[in-house]
This record gives sequence, C-alpha cells and structure tokens, in this order.
Amino acid sequence: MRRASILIIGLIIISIFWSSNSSTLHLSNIVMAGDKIYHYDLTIHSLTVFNDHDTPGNGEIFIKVLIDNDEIRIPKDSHYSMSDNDEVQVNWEQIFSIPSPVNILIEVREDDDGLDDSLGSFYLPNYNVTRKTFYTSNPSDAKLVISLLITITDVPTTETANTSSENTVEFWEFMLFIAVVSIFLYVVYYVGKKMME
Ligand SMILES: [Ca+2]
Ligand SMILES: [Ca+2]
Repeated sequence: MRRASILIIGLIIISIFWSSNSSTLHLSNIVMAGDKIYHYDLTIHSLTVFNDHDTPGNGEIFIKVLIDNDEIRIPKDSHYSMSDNDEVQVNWEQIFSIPSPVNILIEVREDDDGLDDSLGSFYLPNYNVTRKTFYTSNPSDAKLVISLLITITDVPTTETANTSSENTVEFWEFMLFIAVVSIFLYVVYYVGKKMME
C-alpha cells in the first residue's frame, strides 16, 4: 500500500496548495471588509459668463473639471462661444464610485492661441448640494449651477466570502473523490495481482 499512500498524500498536498493559493487570489482582488465605497453624482447644470475675456468677439469658453488627476474638458474637444452675460445650459453629468473621497476642482477657461486664460476656479464642497450657484475665484467673470450627490456604502463582503469558500469546498470534495477512486483502483489492482500469483 506504500505507493497508494504516497499518491494520496501527494494529492492532499496539491489540494492544500491549490485551495490556499486560490483563496489568496480571491482576497487580493476584492476590497477588504469594513471598507467604504464613495458614490459621486456630479451635475453641472449651467454656466454664466460675465466677462468673456476676448476682445473683440465672443470668448471660446470651456469648463475644466479635475477629479484627482483626471482632467475632463466640457465640451469635449470644443468650446462654448460666449459673450459677456451669456448663459449656456451645460447639462453635464458624471457618475463614479471610488474607495476614498476626492477633491473636485472646477475651472472656467477661455481658449486663446498659445495662451488661454482663466475665469477663475473653485473646489466643490464634500457634501451634497442641489442646484447651488458657485461663483469662481474671479466672481466678476463666471458662475455655475451645480448639483453634487455623495452616498457612502459598505463594501459587500458576504457574497465574495461565500463564493471563495464554496469554491474551496468544491475542490476539496473533488480531491477526496480522486483519493477514494485511487484507493479503490489500487485495491482492485493489488487483490487481482495476489490472485494471479
Ligand atoms: Ca482671452
Ligand atoms: Ca479667445
């Protein structure tokens, strides 16, 4: 029975290695228990320009949104042609979820060849606002109407934990089945060999 014992021990070692390895992979791919997820729903409703920073003619106005290091231009690859005291309906919405709160910087700019200039900027507060008017740091240049909805949820851990333990159990059951079949086949082989002698 020595060969069968070696085979079974080998299978058990392989299954232990496999199951511990697979559970490690599971854990590294999920957010840990107790963590939070921050859901942001940011809407820029409208933009009003008091000084278009362009003489003569309209300013080529765009909004720059900086979410951490991600820069977004509105309108994308374009601009609003705006004169003094013009208002545009922007109706731009961005929804995203991240594991920690972020700073959101809003800036209004005017495109000029080589050197475009700023109509001021400001950071959004880290709380909910609905259709609130924000003047830029140059309040005589521009204002925007913005809504921000932040919701915080717990990381759902029960589902991922169940999935990984189920996978492990299924693999153990499979390896046990292989071990039992191996013993059975070896016994058949051993008894058959003895009978032949
Ligand atoms: Ca200008
Ligand atoms: Ca210009």
